[in-house]
Amino acid sequence: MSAPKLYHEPRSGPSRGAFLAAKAIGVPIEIEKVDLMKKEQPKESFLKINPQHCVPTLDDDGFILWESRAIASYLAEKFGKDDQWYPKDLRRRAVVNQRLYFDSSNLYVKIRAICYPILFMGETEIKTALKDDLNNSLKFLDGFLSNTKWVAGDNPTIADTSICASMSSILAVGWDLTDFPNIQRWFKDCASLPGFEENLEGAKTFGDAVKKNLKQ
Ligand SMILES: N[C@@H](CCC(=O)N[C@@H](CS)C(=O)NCC(=O)O)C(=O)O
Repeated sequence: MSAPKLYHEPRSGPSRGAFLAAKAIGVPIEIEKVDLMKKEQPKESFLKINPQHCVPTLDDDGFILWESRAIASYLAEKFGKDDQWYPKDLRRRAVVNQRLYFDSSNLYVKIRAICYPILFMGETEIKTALKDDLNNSLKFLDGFLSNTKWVAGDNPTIADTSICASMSSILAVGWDLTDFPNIQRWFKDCASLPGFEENLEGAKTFGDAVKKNLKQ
């Protein structure tokens, strides 16, 4: 059986989330880069695999899956040596899921709302309402981290790999975390996650592209 293949764009937060999860779980993955800036995703060969043409996309021996957090939980279930990254205990898993959904439906959405118009729609400033909106989400994240070392408990899980990827993107844009000391402490701890440096490299390329379009 061949290693699962991850269609990956290092600039994309969701893609880096799946990448970090694979690294943490210890799955040997084959990476196939999809360059979104070169608009490689609408290519027919990729559309055949994922008609929604988004990264990350996983191909595990012909089983195709997209949505970064679904990929992370699939990899953890199938390849995890133990249940550290995605606990089997009902309530611990429920908290991990809650944090994953928080990232997917709240934190990441707000980061995207800020960055997308600057990258692709000619915006040159971050609107105050969007800034406040993201800081409001960061207040919640800081609150989660006031009780525990990691976002869903005392051990790192796939909620950390997912949120770490989202946070890396906005930190690369230069976001101010002065009001969020728990996030600062947690993000330093994230340096111990396997693949963290590669994640930072991709985030930096993303952040530089956003900053280039921002009015100085
Ligand atoms: N909720 C999805 C978001 C995926 C997503 O929006 N990917 C973007 C890059 S950040 C993408 O592939 N965009 C290109 C396209 O949709 O054609 C996930 O977590 O995987």
